[in-house]
Amino acid sequence: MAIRGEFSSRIGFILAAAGSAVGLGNIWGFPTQVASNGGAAFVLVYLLLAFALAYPVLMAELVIGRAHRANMVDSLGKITSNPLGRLTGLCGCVTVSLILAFYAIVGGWMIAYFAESLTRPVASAALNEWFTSYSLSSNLVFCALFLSLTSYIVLGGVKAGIERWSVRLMPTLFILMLALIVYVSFQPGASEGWAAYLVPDFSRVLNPDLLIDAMGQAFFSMSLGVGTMLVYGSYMSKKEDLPSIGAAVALVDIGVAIIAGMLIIPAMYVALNNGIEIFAANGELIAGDQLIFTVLPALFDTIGPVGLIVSIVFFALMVIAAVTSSISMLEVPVAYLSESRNLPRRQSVLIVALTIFAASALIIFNFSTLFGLVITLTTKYSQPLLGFALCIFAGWVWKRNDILAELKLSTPDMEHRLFWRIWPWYVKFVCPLVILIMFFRSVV
Ligand code: LEU
Repeated sequence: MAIRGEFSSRIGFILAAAGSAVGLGNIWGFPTQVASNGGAAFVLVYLLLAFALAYPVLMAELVIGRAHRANMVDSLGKITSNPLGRLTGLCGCVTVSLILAFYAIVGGWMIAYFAESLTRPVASAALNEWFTSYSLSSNLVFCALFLSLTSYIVLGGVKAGIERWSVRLMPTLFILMLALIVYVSFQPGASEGWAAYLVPDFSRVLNPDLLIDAMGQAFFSMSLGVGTMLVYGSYMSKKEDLPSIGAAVALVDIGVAIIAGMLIIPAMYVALNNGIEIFAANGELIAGDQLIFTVLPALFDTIGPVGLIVSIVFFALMVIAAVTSSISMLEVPVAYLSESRNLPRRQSVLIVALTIFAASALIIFNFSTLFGLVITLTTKYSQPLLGFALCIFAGWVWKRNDILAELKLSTPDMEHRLFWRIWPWYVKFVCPLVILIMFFRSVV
């Protein structure tokens, strides 16, 4: 059996796991949700769910991974001899591969927009127009480029690939984002954006749809249910204090989402100030792909030569955010394949990346039917159900004493910590119940 990799430092682990968490979900998804869900009301609910629901599930994944030092399938297989354990792991591998299949298409668009901004202002075009102006083959090429970049990093292994690149890319991401925020904040119109972002519409706080959107967003954003955190946890040193490292990862993820809102919403109001339409027909702020591909490029276009630089920086930010997440997704099936078949990493990366590219190509050729369907199946159904299953394994199936023994390796006084007094009950009763209620509410 090949020797398993391990992160070499605490900061390396935190940046890699935060890199997985911080992705298009934070910079694109979160501001979009805020825009269409009553501003700060959504932010408040999101904060509550991220801390009270997503963080405990994140901890379950990290502990399961670190205790078993194995990929998702084998780790769950070690918790229970019931075939459901391994089956859940396999579902996780399939789900994450499908997420990567659509994520790589979007990552390809980001590379395309980045490359285009290097030479001229990017066209403000609705996504379907983009699809016709950039031919199918461009979609395939940019998607392949994104997957190649991801594969190149994962090929390097845990320390020399994932950790090394996360340590370089994450600080770059923070710097680019701060530079953009400073720029946008000084533009006319930004202050109205701040007000729209920070003043909550409390009448919407208890709206069930808002709660469901916030839960989905928190799960996607913290990369839960699909094994990325479990596999990264399996490469973490036994010396590290898990609850505080998990808290650091959650905080970075939540922090970046909130900061992204401070960038995107004010940028929309700067666009409004420049005569660009930012409201949809229903009076809500324009959200989703239209925001990224229509409103923002139009804004970059109206701010003259500086717009070119802003556009380059913005799309570079998107590419970096997407790549640090995609490497964590690719690692899940790659770890499973290399460990279960004893294959060299190079071979596993090649097989998995080609399979995922085939799935992406299938989506590209049937874009109007498959793109939305795959997103819904994976993020609305699979992710919450897998999150639920992981809570059941951590809370009901795995022996409490074994979990405690694992946590005590780094923190001998764990029994007396507040975390241990709350978390086991939380992951046993509260999380599964809340996830189930919200899941059924969202599908019926
Ligand atoms: N957390 C990532 C994001 O926000 C996605 C995850 C499935 C890796 O984009």
